[in-house]
Amino acid sequence: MKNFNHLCIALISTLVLLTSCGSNNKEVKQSVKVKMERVDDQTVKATVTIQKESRGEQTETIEVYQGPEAEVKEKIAAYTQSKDGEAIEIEIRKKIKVSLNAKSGTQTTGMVTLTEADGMVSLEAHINGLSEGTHAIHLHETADCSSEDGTSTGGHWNPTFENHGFWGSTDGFHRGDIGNFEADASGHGMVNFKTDLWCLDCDDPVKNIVGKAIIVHQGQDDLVSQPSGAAGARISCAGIITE
Ligand SMILES: [Cu+2]
Ligand SMILES: [Zn+2]
Repeated sequence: MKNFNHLCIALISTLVLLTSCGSNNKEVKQSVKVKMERVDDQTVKATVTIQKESRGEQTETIEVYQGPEAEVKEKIAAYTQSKDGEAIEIEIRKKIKVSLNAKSGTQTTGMVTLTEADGMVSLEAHINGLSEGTHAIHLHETADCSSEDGTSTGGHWNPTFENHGFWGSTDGFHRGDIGNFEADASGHGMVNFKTDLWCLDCDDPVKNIVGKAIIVHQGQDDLVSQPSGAAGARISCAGIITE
């Protein structure tokens, strides 16, 4: 088995040599895919997947680099430059996890995971301690959950200065108008939401949701009342911060 591994390594080295010196070599096809994920504020993890096809045989090599962002990016850059002329796909993936804390005298808590990949941000929330029925969830202006009633987060996040409404409405909607979700008899509710109108930590103030707050309401958003859908008390709050 050990000998076999050695053989494999020798074979892969040969293939690399073939691709890097023979640009006209049609017998070896290679694709390099880089996935970058944020571990914390300073650290990123890059997974490099190299797929090679040679005479109908496929091999896949996976390399993982983890460390300071600049260092990892440098390694990836050096790597990708050494393989010029090949299709290289780089995907930057960002993830932020935040806790929802109970407000307004309730026991409503939860976890929210925000992930950015392929130009889309997805929000997945698991919320407990709710009354059964429909509840509103929004992004509010400021990641400040310090007040007991959640009002320290300000109004709905509305970077495009539109009216409150249902997500995607042609009459306008706030970029924080996620909408409503249902809680079951045990007080548990889930939200799965995905959009290309948000980003995590990018330079566009109309898209960047870092620095905003997630608010869960006692009541239902009627999707028409201005400026916030008459959704009642703010019962749970999370600031979207990268640490
Ligand atoms: Cu709200
Ligand atoms: Zn709104």
